[in-house]
Amino acid sequence: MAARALRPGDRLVVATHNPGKLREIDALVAPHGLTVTTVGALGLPEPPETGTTFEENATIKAVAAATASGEPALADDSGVCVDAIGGDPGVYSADWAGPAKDFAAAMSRVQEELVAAGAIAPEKRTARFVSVLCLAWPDGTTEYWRGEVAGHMVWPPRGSNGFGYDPMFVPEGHERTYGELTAAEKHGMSHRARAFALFARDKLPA
Ligand code: ITT
Repeated sequence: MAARALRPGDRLVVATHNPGKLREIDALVAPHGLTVTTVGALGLPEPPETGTTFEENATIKAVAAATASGEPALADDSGVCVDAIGGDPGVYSADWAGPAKDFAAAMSRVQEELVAAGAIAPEKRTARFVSVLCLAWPDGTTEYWRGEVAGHMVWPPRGSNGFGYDPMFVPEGHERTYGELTAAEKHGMSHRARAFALFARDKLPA
């Protein structure tokens, strides 16, 4: 397709209502000189995430924001897929925290299900974090980038940096959880940073 690029000064609507994600996306976008606004600042509602894949849910969020605002919009749909429990919580990672967004409870549920599956040793607790970014244009055109990081789930949770399931996930090649890494360390290697690097390569030419 005729690829449109984003240029310094262009406005990009970041289509997330999750403050943890927004902090990370802001930090990733900042060096590229785009003007960023958010669906929250524009007063746009959270569309129901009725898809069954990261791509479908990212599309729902990005297209809703781009068509309502008339500006390009970037959405992230993400989650942690834990092998021993059939890839759960996966696209339902946010749902497992319930309306109260209780990620301590969500992590406990992951742990309970891992124990029920007999997954105690680290090698049985493999998982991967996935981020799919969707850039939608006001005419409904969409483009996608995916980043993944493999690792394993620990118990008890460790660290208070980051958000969501970060305190339970140790990325491959590391000893600390995402929750124990600094923001800069996580930005250097996370699933979201990997997806963003591909987005930046294609859409934010130097
Ligand atoms: P938006 O849809 O408004 O962006 P959300 O929290 O509902 O916010 P998702 O539907 O993509 O976002 O759900 C992803 C969930 O997966 C998110 O709520 C986190 O709990 C978890 N998650 C995603 N990326 C994560 C990360 O980098 N660290 C920890 N948890 C993460």
